[in-house]
Amino acid sequence: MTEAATDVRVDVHLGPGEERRLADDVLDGLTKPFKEIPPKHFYDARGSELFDAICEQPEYYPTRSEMAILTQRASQLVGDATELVELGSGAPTKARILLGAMTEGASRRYIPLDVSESALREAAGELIEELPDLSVHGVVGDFERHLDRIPGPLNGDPRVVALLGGTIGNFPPGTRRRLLRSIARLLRPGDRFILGTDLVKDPRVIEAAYDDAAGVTADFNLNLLNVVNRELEANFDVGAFEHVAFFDRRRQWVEMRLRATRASTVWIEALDLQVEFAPGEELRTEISAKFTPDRLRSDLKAAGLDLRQILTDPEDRFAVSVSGPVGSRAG
Ligand code: AVJ
Repeated sequence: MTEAATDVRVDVHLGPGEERRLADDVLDGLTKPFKEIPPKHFYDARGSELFDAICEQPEYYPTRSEMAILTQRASQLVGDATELVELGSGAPTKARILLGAMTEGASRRYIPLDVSESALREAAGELIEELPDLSVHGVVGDFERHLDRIPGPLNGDPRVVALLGGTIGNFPPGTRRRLLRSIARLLRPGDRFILGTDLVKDPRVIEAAYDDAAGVTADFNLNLLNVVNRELEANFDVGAFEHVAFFDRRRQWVEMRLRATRASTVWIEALDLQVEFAPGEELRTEISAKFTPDRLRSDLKAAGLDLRQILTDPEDRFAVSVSGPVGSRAG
């Protein structure tokens, strides 16, 4: 489905309700010996609100650290590109900074890809008001499935493809490699990929960021059970689970889990499925990988990407890296 307007075009590749494949993931994840539900299902309206609130917590540094890098180094990050492809775009905060650093009058173009059509249209509307030369070609889709739907460049100018916020850390290593490889295939010589990654640091700093004192992250984690209750007609007793977050030093990722505080039986009507939780049993809801510069370089290299710069915030907590297709040093 395609729709043309003056400066905004949006292609929709997700049907209503099939936005996220919750039913499949819950059936898969809750019938395994070690239960898990992938983190993409956190983000219903309430979950998105809670995530925004997490970003305001004093312990949750990644958003602030990344924003510091983007604001201070925007022109270095965009180089001479005139188009920005943003994967998992959400709110236009970061796009505004990056597009704003591109040369004015160069007919800038923004190509956001997001699962939420409403968020995408809202972002597009705000940005074309602010940047009169901007055109937007949005893609409503899932970047694990719809990268091939991203429109090609309009002219020979270089493009920036961005995956920010540390989102890459949510994917387990195999999926992460596949995703980076398909991103690499989007790049032509002269294009660049900018990737936001949280860095390995004192585990206490990381664990505090995922277990803030105000309990916002705990609410965000527990809200996943409300999502399953509502969408799949399940009867999780949210009060029978508690939030757990810990840094796995060997695998260099933080894990969030929901721990059953007592035995419970959950009925999931939409799946015709009964699930038992033993007291103390844990359900994994998120991994969020933290990187060292070496790890970053080798992960990118394995995907056919050549790391060119690592920009960090003054406290070295977060990195925004610039890489390009192997064998092309242009841009
Ligand atoms: C949006 C995926 C980058 O992993 O830090 C925040 C999500 N989870 N607090 C992250 C999250 C718990 C966040 N990402």
